[in-house]
Amino acid sequence: MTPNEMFNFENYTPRLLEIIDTTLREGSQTSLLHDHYKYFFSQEDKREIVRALIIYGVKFIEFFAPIVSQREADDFAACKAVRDNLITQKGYTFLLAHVRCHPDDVQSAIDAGFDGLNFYFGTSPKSRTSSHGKDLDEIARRAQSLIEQVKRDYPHLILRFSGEDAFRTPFDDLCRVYDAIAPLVSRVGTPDTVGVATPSGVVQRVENLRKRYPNLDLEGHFHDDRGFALINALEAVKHGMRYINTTLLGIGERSGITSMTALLYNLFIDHDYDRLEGYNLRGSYPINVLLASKLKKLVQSKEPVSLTNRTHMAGVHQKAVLNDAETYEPFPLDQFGVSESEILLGPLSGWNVIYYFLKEIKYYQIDEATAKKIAHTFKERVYGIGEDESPAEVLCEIAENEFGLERLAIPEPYRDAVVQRMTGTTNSNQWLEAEHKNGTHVR
Ligand code: HCA
Ligand code: CU
Repeated sequence: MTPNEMFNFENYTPRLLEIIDTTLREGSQTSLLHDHYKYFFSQEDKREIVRALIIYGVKFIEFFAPIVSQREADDFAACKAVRDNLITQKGYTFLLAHVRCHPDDVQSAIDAGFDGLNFYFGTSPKSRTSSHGKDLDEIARRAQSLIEQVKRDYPHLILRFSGEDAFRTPFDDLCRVYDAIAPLVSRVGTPDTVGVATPSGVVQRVENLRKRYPNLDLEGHFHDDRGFALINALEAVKHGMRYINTTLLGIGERSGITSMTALLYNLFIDHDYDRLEGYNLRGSYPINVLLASKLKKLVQSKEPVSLTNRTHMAGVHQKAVLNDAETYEPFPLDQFGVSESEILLGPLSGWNVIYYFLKEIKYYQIDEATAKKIAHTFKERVYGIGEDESPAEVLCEIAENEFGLERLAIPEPYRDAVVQRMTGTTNSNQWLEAEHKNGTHVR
């Protein structure tokens, strides 16, 4: 028996909220990969991302159909091996292929050993006229006959159908297609492909779909063209959508989709704890940093689970925060891993983590270029680390003795306070000036 047959989806009880991570499919379509001439995730990147997602508690991960390229096929096999190795320790994670309603896509996914197929077919007037030229009846007929056949021949597969550009597809049109498919699938998606949906429109859509397909689970996929990807996903979840597509840092086509940690963080803030079952929330910031280092970027300032939200510029804010963090930090970001103890330094640490650690936690005055050089030295040095040393000590030693970095001194009353709130060069100077004015001695 193959692992796929042993871990039949029938035996899995879905949680109230199931994240379907699509960092390696939708996320690979981000233009951010071009910014640093990276263009695609390497196989090693993908393996690390899959491993991190599984450890985080994600049970569904979406990939391109292997037909896309030999490279995708090989990378999927490597990712599947990562998943297989983690089954005993972490339980089963379902690997889903994003497929067109085309027999070749389907066959490539079946041959590769996927657990499920995410079918899609453009249903909006735009997709019908400019993309594939088929009318609604033809779409319904083709999708239905292919899915029927797959269901008959491969009953263990988890099947989903999405009408691409669903939010520009009139509800009745969507239903013409979904009515034909509903008896065959376990979920239907309603992707907001071009980010036109509003929160109230999402609520209405979810309610209408629930009424019409009470036995099906719903899946959402919200693009961020209007900046609504997060609020739309939150509204959908709160109105009974169980499956949400997210990516790490919300990367994806154009401005991307909902960020996984942003969604979970907001549910936490709203005390929606039942929906957070099984997610390792403390791993949120580390997993964001992991992806950011793959993109050769920092965790962006608009990501809610970021160190930026614990970094204070104005002298007045800094002072207040040192007295009582809640003055300017309303939410428990430390529970989402934005704290020193969650930043584990080791040979795999990217320059990004090292930059954060030295700048925000150890308050060295450092720029990104220097962080990259230090990361290089650290990587070589850390393998020879002695028992009585810690990676953090080694790193600080390199920063100070080999790179001559200066530290911002903390005045006595605040010395033991949480230090990651210290800021970079410009604001450190502001902070120093403010302290000077107040007559506090600093180095
Ligand atoms: C795409 C489109 C898609 C598909 C989403 C889905 C979208 O990039 O192929 O299948 O649910 O936004 O519609 O990402
Ligand atoms: Cu998309």
